[in-house]
Amino acid sequence: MAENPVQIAEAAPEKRLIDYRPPAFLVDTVDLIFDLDPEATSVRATMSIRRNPAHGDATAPLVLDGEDLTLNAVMLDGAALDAEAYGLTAHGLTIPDLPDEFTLDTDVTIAPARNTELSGLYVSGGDFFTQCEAEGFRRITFFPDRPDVMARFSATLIAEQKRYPVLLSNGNPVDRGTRDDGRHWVKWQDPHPKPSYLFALVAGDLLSVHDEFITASGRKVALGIYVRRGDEDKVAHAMASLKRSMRWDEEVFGLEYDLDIFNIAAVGDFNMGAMENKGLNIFNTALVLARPDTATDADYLRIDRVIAHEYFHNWTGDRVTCRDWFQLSLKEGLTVFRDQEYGADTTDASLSRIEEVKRLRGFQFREDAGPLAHPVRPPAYRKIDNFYTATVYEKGAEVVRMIRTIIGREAFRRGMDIYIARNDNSAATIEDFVAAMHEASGYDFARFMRWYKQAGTPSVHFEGHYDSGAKRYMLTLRQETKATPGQAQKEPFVIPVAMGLIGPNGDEMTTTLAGETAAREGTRVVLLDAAEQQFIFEDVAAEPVLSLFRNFSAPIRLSGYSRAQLAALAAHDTDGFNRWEAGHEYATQMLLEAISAHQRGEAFSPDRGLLDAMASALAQAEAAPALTAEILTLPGKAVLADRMAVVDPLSIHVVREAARTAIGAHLHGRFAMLYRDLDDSSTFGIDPASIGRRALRNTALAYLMAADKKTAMPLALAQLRAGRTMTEALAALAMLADTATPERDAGLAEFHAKWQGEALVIDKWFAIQARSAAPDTIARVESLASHPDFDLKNPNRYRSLVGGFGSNQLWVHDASGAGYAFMTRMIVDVDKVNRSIAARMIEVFADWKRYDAARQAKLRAALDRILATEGLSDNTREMVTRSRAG
Ligand code: B3K
Ligand code: ZN
Repeated sequence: MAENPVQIAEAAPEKRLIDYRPPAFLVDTVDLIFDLDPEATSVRATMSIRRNPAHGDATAPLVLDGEDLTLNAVMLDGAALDAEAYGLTAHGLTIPDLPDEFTLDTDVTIAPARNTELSGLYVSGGDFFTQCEAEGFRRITFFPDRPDVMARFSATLIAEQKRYPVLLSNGNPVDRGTRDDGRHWVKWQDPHPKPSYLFALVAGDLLSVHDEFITASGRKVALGIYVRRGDEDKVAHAMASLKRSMRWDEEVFGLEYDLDIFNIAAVGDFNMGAMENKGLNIFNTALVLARPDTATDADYLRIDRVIAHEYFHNWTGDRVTCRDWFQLSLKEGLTVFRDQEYGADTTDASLSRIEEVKRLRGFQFREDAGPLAHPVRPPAYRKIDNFYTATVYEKGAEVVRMIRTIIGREAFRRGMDIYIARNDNSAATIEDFVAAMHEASGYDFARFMRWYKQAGTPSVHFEGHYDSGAKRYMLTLRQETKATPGQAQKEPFVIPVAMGLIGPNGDEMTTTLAGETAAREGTRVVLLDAAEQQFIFEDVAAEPVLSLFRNFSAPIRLSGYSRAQLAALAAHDTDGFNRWEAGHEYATQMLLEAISAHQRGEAFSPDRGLLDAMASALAQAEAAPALTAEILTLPGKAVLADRMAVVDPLSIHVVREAARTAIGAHLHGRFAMLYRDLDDSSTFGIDPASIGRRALRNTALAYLMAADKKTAMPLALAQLRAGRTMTEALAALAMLADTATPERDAGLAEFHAKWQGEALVIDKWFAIQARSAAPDTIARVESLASHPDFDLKNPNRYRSLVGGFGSNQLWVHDASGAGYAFMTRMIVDVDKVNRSIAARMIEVFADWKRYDAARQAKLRAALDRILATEGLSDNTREMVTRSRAG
């Protein structure tokens, strides 16, 4: 027995970008025949294969990936191979001594019903679904499962007709038939070459809703959304989003859909949000199904974005795919950027941007500041599943946005055209993308590439000096990026600063920047590309307030503003995002000071400026309800934690609550009036104004609750019981759930009874309790883990309870350590069933260095306990190992 099982346990080998080599063989076509059965599905594959001259070694063996497959037969050009002719391991099949061109047939058996990983072919609710990105196809059949092998696929699905009337795959159905044993079959053919990760099949008893879309060039596309019986009244929103996305991509990027059919299938057991399989997107039910009484406004907006995102992948991901998984951000960063642009064009642009930046700061900045930090293009990984991160997605999108900001909209659009034309039907790299942008603009991206290679969030500090005699303003910008794992020294980033100067009366000033030929007004972009730089503005009539990083023009942390400057920007900035940003930063600074005071034992006293800002925000409630609700919402606990040297969860909670109580009390009459006036029983609308009114009314109720629970509790209970929309019901339930009261118990019980059988609503019921601030939260969460509705195998349910609790800063970090113990147990348990879900949860422990010594010790002990678990998956092992290294 080994002394230290942690050290000797087998780990997945590290893969490195610099080791990339073109594949030894290419697959031109693959014809698959699935004989579907939950316990034993037979998969027969016929592949036409040829040597790839680009590989360089003309004697290399063929290596096919394969995992959890039972091999029945292999045939080379029609002749069976005996076992000596190939090597079979737990990871695949190796065949030496092959000709330059040949046909290979394989026959394997898999057990979809026992596939709890939900990667490959699996069963959910009795129906069959697939998930192949990143490396799931190898769990279906032997194949070179890497994205630079692009083949033309056909798939024949055979299944019992009564139980599985619907049989779907990529492309178009080209043939079908029935057999006399009660089974039927459909053959699908995808005309476009694609990597194996984009293969999909769906077989089951599903209902479908259909519509059609006429493309810009006049082709008719049949649209279908497939759901389980009973859900067909919840797909109208997704269908409308799909059509809007298709039109938008034509209008904005000139990209038209390229098949006659576009299908979406919804599945209740799914590891992530959705998947862009060519012509057959598969979606988590949570990101398709919406009815006003079952889905919140936030769900509606999220569904719209994700439908758009997956649809946009048709060009950025499917037609042009990634050469290897190191290039993941090539498709993900770009497609997130595209869905952000869609959101800005089709909803409120400032509000969309605010949400995106909150998300970036909440997840990506935190990732970039801790042991899991990695560049947008990671140079190495063990399990690629662990790199579907906020850095690859959200920071990747910010990098694309900076490229557009630097070269301008027109050049960017030309660059997109060049990128697609040049890489169509092939597997590209980030260099290919940047080369297209260079060609379109002439801009030299050599130093800009640091954004793809260096991890860490740059801090930018500014100082301004006004010379009233010379009418000159001198701006100094400095940047600095802290070391991240494996990168001690950082080179300066190329940072586009979109900026304006605001005059004393709140107007945008007209100025001349040294080097410019004429004075100009409004936003200009300057580039900070050294550690320190100065910018001199002439003809500056009076001392300005600088509005920097408009619309969040770079993913950086900015410092240098005084409170007075922030207050001026919050009131006058012409950039909607920056107006919110200034108020948010003001509130953040004020709360951080109050937290320090609280830690010194001082009582909380509200900041006059903050109360005034809240009061003046309320004055524009009618004109801009959504933005008002956003401004009235104090910075979240994660934002505050991110700014503290040592995170103190209890002080954060106490001070934030005290501030909410103070604001609620100060503006009580206004909130009460708003709550009454916004009572809107007119028809449900998902337009920004209706969403804004519901958001603002909920905000008002939250402040009424904060100010005086006794009088507001009945309002919350009534709002919950009325249950007009899920947005209203859930907001009320969340407020009740934060209290340990009989009203809470009644509300939770009624809600559960009402929504039994609506899985997505029951998920919300779990999540609300997991995120609660109520004092008995840990005990309740522990007992929810043995509630009959809890299901470790269902990712949505698991994430609602365990993920929800993991983000409950107050209780997961409770000084007792009970929160850590709960998370540890739940991670170890789920790792045996679904390793990619388990690995994600490690993020909760990754920030251990940010806490006090006592919590640090407990967090490290929890990581050690997980690592010592026998049979721990490679996925979770990689995350724990990186987290521990610090
Ligand atoms: N490409 C998928 C994510 C796959 C995750 C695999 N672990 C969805 C998306 O980003 O659009
Ligand atoms: Zn994506």
